[in-house]
Amino acid sequence: MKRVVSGIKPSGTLTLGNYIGAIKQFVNLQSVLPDYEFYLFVADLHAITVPQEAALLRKRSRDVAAMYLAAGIDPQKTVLFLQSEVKEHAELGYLLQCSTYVGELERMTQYKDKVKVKKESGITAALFTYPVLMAADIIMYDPEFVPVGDDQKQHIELTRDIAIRFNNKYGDFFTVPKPLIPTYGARIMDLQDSTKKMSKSDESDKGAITLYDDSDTIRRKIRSAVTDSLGLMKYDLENQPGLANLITIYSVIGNMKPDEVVAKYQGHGYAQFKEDLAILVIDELSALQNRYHEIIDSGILDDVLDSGRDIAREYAYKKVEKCKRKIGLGRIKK
Ligand code: ATP
Ligand code: LTN
Repeated sequence: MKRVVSGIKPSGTLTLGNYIGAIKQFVNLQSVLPDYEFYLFVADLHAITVPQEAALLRKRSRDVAAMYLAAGIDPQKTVLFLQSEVKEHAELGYLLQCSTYVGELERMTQYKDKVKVKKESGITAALFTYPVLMAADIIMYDPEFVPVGDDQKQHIELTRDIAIRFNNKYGDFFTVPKPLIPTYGARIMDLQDSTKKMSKSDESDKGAITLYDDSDTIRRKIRSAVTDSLGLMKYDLENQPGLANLITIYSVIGNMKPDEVVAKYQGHGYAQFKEDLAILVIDELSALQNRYHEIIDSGILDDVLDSGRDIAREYAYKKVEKCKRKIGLGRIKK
């Protein structure tokens, strides 16, 4: 059976960037790839690579799972679970550390960026080895594809290198996965600063639309989004990055190509375009929020997560046992 695997950290409030770059893409794949099996998890072990408050982390993990379901993840097609409930992720992560070099991890740009920001508060060892755990999350299930946003491309490259190295040493064992990065929306930028991605762990929330924002907040954030003074309706990522970002959001949510959005608003000012974009985002997110509220307090969520955990555990246990035998761990039985 061919498989697709992905995950999201419960490290902050989910943003429109997560929704467009990862969640929406995953939901679409469920119908585009009917013959595949889907594994999707809440990457709570990844969240604790930086300090987290225990009760809040637990709440956010549940929230992320509920948002996935609200966005259209179908539990009949997708095995949905919490990463920490399948112990083998940590175990395989360790085994793969023994096939990963420090130099490779030092080259990870996400790690380098986080080190710059967190210098004073201390860098955990787990933040450094994070991409190896991510490799374990993925190759555990032998997927063909890993749908992610643009910022995860380098981690998937490393995952491929680790899988290939292991296979060369121990014989074909892991499927070497390919990243699936959306053509549009792989990197939604901050609405106040078009040089950085919209991020859920950002201190200030003015530049990020969260999936929980109400209509007024969404309208305010879109109205005040930074554009330019050219007044030209054009999709120009280099010279008009703020506007291009808004056009991208419009095109993904409105199911149009960026050029079609440009054509539709030719001759109108940015203000009209922003008002319409706000309506589009409000409609999408309020429908999502309604479904989220139905799910979060229902027993359905726990049923889905229990069954996802059991299916993932069964697969993961067998894979790790075989992996350990390959490496030479375990006893010779007399
Ligand atoms: P943080 O901002 O805390 O580093 P994150 O949102 O980048 O977190 P995850 O929650 O693990 O990290 O990301 C989940 C998925 O959302 C990944 O596939 C990631 O590539 C995608 N994603 C995150 N931010 C954006 C964005 N601004 N645009 C498009 N995709 C994004
Ligand atoms: N590292 C990712 C989240 C993540 C993930 C994964 C994504 C953890 N494990 C496996 C895809 C597949 C991030 O920070 N966005």
